[in-house]
Amino acid sequence: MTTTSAARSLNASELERYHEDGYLLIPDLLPVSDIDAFCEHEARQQEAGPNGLQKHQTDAAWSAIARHPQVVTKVRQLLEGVPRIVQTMYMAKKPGGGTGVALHQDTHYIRNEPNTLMACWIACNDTGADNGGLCVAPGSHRRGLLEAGQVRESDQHTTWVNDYPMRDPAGKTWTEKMHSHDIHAFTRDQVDMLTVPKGGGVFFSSLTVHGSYANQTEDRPRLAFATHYVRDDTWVFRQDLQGMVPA
Ligand SMILES: O=C(O)CCC(=O)C(=O)O
Repeated sequence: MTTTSAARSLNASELERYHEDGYLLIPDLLPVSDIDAFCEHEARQQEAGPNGLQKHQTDAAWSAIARHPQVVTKVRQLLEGVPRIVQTMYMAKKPGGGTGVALHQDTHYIRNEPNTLMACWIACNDTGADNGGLCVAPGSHRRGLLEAGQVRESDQHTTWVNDYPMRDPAGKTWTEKMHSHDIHAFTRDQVDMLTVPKGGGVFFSSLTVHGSYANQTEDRPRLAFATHYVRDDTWVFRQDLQGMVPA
């Protein structure tokens, strides 16, 4: 990995934009050579089976992206504290209709207190509206946790239901059924379809409404790597995510 150049901090206007819009796009976040190294590694892993959410704990290539100085320096600024890694995901959306994640706020899926959860989403190839790139609703983070309904367009969005074991700080445990949802307060024409080049990254807060639509291209996958972080004084309720590690 090419991590030799000094990590750049966000400047005042970038910080202001993040707080105003609930997200910040940095088109040249990571060197393309680092992304290529990750994708080549990932291509060799294809036969190893599905990826979990904790692969940064066992796979050096995943850890290198989640802990990349160009990312962590900025996450530290945005969290105003020490970040911990909650989960990592590599999302390879197939051409010819591969579905996306309906509009959501991450706090719904990953309850945490205080709510410091945020994400860094990195494009591993050129992404945009045509191949199912990331979309965000600017300013939506200022509206608090919004009501979520059923997924509206099943040809565009994946649907699922899952039971999650939970534990609170006092040790009480229970199981919560969660399902894919959709935030009906926003429609497709109210969100920004982001164009993020390979190596570009988007930082967004867990209250920022975001998601993605189906990949309409015939021949271009949509490849993205996302890491979710919390500040180190945060409790995460989902037991499968409680093995948080320093970034
Ligand atoms: O890229 C996508 O399809 C959705 C990503 C997402 O929801 C996330 O990173 O939290």
